Amino acid sequence: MKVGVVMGSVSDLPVVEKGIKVLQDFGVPVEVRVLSAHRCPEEARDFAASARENGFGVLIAAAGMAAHLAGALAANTTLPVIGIPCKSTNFDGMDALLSTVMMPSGIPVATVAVDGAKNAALLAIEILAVTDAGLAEKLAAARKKETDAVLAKDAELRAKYH
Ligand code: RP5
Repeated sequence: MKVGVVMGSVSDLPVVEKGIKVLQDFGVPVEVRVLSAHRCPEEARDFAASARENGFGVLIAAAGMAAHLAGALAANTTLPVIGIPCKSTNFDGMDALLSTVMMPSGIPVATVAVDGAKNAALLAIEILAVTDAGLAEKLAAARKKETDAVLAKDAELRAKYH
């Protein structure tokens, strides 16, 4: 199944492309779109409403400021939607964080950290891996790599300071 990666503005791309890279590294098919909840609400609605029949399994929505994109997509699909609040100049991302995370009851958005595109991608992969054993194996291998990297640093510092 595909992951839809939607951003509210092309200005969000420097953040979002870190997540796109993770999805590509795992071999997950990705479709990338720029669709604003404010500037093209009808196209954003249509995208979400047809996402399931178009082969998507998860949607990722990145937006900054009064970040309504993830909620607007979630309002029009029952696919899981992951929100990435993007940092902007005025409030350091707190505006987007609260807009994305504080969804009213009944329409969930799984919100990652401000600018947390890598975790959004990993969470999307974890959702797909529930029914995809090959992806689950790749996730386990990636976790082991992270563990090994930390333990290698630990060994290096212990050798240096003890
Ligand atoms: C949001 O407004 C976008 O997601 C972006 O983070 C922010 C600013 O958009 P631009 O004015 O840079 O297009 O809708």
